Amino acid sequence: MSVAALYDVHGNLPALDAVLAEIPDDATIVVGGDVAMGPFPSETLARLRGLGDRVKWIRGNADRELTPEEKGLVPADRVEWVSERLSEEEVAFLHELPTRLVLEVRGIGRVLFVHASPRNDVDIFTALTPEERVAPLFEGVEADLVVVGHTHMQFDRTIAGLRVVNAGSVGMSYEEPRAAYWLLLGPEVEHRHTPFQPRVSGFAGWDDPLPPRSEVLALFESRAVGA
Ligand SMILES: [Mn+2]
Repeated sequence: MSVAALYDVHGNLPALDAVLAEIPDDATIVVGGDVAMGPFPSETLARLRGLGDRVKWIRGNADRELTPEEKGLVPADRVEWVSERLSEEEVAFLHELPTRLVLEVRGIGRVLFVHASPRNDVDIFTALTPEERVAPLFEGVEADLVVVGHTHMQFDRTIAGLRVVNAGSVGMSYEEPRAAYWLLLGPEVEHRHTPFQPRVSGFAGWDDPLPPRSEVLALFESRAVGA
């Protein structure tokens, strides 16, 4: 099979729709977590669930944090805004998603999909984080490719002999140009980005301009594993 990896959609329906229009009809779609936390949470879930078995899901921290007992990274006003717009069934659906997925991809082999790292859904590391600090997260992992997201910036690097790629973010990318970032896998590893027209919705802080990529990268490096 070939796979489109759509990470960190963050409820951005116009970005998702722009990407869906570019995905080959026969490709499996992997939703890499943090799918709903954003301006169009219910509509985004409905769009993807409407595609049926073609879509495989893993859970991100922002999906998990919609369940009241789970606390974490996402600001409380955002959790509240999104929670009010999701049904109990939708929150439960997100909470029950698996944290990892393995697929055999044509021309690539065994691909492990996780949200942040094989260890948890919150680890931060970037293209710049020294390999010796990141390698422990991948101890014991056997795969031909590992796909992560969570930091909303793409990369392609080798860690402890494993090829590890960050899919970037469909809905809330820090990359320039501003666009929806995703991966198409099989037979190559293609880092893709797709332009889209943003839409406002009232989601807290969403309409503020995003900080420049260099600023976000420096912030994430200061919070990266082992820093
Ligand atoms: Mn995340």
